[in-house]
Amino acid sequence: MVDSDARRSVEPVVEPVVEPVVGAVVEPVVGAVVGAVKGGGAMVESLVEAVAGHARSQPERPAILFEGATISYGQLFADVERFARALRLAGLAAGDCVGLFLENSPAFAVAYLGVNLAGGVVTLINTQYRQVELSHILSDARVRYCVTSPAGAAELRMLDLAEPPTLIIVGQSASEPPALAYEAFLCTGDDAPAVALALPAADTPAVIGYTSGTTGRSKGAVLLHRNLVANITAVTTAWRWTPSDRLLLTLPLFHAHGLMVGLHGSLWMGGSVALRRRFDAAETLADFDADAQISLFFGVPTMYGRLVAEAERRPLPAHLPRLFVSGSAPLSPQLFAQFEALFGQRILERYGMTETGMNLTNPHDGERRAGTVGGPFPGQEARIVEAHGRYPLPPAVVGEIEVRGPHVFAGYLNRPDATAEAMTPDGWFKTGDLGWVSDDGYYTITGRARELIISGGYNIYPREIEDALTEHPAVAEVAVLGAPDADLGEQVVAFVVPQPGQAPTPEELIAWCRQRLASFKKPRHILFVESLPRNVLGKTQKHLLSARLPADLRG
Ligand code: MLC
Ligand code: AMP
Repeated sequence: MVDSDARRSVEPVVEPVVEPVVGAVVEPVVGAVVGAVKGGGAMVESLVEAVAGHARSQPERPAILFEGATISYGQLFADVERFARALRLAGLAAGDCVGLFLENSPAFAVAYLGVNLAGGVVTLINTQYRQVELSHILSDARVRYCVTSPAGAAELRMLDLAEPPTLIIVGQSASEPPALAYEAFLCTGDDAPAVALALPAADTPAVIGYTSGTTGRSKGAVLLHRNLVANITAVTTAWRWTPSDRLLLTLPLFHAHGLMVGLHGSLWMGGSVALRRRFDAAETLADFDADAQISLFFGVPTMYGRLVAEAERRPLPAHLPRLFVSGSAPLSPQLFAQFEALFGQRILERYGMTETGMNLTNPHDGERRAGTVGGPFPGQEARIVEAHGRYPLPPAVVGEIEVRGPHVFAGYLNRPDATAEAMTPDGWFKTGDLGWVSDDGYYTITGRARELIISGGYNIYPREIEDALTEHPAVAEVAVLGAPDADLGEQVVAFVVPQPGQAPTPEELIAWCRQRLASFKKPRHILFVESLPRNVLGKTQKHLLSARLPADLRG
């Protein structure tokens, strides 16, 4: 059962249950590095190791609650081992990539941890992604297996790939070879007790998260186990996360917010997660009412806006979580105040990104200041630099935010050029976000150095949509920009110059985008123009286009 050659076998797991060593009170300043210790004072090196520890010391403890079922740590880790063995039996080698193109479900958690236990690397894929995004990610990461739903399998089968991944399909009792049905696949793990498993080493890659790229092709950010452990240790310490906390998790697991904060924090601490397929404001309030153990809620600002609108229509739930956290997009001071007035709680806003996990946070115990994202998590650093000269700036001056610490990723997959461009020689990561810091250490994000639209917490690079629309035969030129949106924060608007003699309709151009790209990237409005304003170098002057937006799209 145990690989004798393995550096670290699965058997001698964490004992007793992982308890983080909580350091000094977390204020928005750099604090002490804290971590989870196991017997003998050694550190836990991966999330799967922490889960193994909880499974061993408290097997009955609830880990995931989903659609009426409660999955204990013991059950969860047993399935993780089955999945890992099945993967190894199927030929997965250390370092191979396994895609997760899957909605929220316990199978996501099993596959995620199972891939790592098998020595593989998880590649996260948003379930809204379509031909362009899927083809790029699957070939860039050379994904060998992809865990998906029947609908996802249908989408993946339409791709023209040189090396298509083997599909492992969740929610289907039988599958057409070479695809595998998830349940049957798990059972092959039962038949393979001799397959040796080893806990992953801290310095090996755990996850690749694709982040939109300025060139239109997204980049795979490679996170090592030690990056993830460092970050979740900092997060759980800063937010006073305890094993008795229960998180209501309605965010998708295929992005950093839901996965690397929500699922990681819960499973790291040995707490529980009430997992939902998707967010719905009315259901969320009903969930607070129904389950008094829910103590944490994390969301993007769009979710908080919808919770406020829903709460204005109905009585407040009898129970509320002890902590509401917002991130992934700016939370307006107005929404912060509206939420506090209705719910009597000040949302804790934090700032993160795929490459780094969480960077800055308002304090748990001190002042949660509206419109700011607080200061660095313990063990991490942040600074503001002048965007061109890259020298540090004093408080109150706007520049680019840089961060440094053990949470910063290992680099972009296959893109040494992009990695070198993003990092300074002394280890600072250039976030591409603009902001300033107050005298007392609170950071405010004021904008972005790169052209990026954030809609409902999803990142959209205009270039991706411009590239897709330019391929349409009736389109001569296109410029895409973000316009304010009350619900989503920002929405996608495209200015299109038709080919001479052509008159495409907005509907056909939107359908064209939807076929190629994730539906959330489709333009909400298409405005036809005769030409695009350009500077002497031929670059589109988007600020002039912004000024030409109709009044109802200017916010
Ligand atoms: C859905 N749609 C969106 C959208 N979400 N359009 C623009 N922006 C969005 N964010 C579109 C769909 O394509 C669909 O279009 C229609 O809306 C209905 O889809 P839905 O799934 O029913 O949408 P809804 O439930 O309303 O989703 C809204 C949402 C969701 C806010 C709940 O977008 C969401 O879960 N956002 C969270 C994103 C997230 O996790 N970000 C973290 C990234 S990590 P059609 O035409 O098909 O009907 C990160 C780091 C960090 O940023 O710091 O956290
Ligand atoms: P992603 O690349 O999907 O991980 O998204 C990361 C980006 O989300 C950051 O670079 C920021 O632009 C944005 N972001 C995350 N949290 C916040 C926040 N609290 N306020 C403003 N922007 C945020």
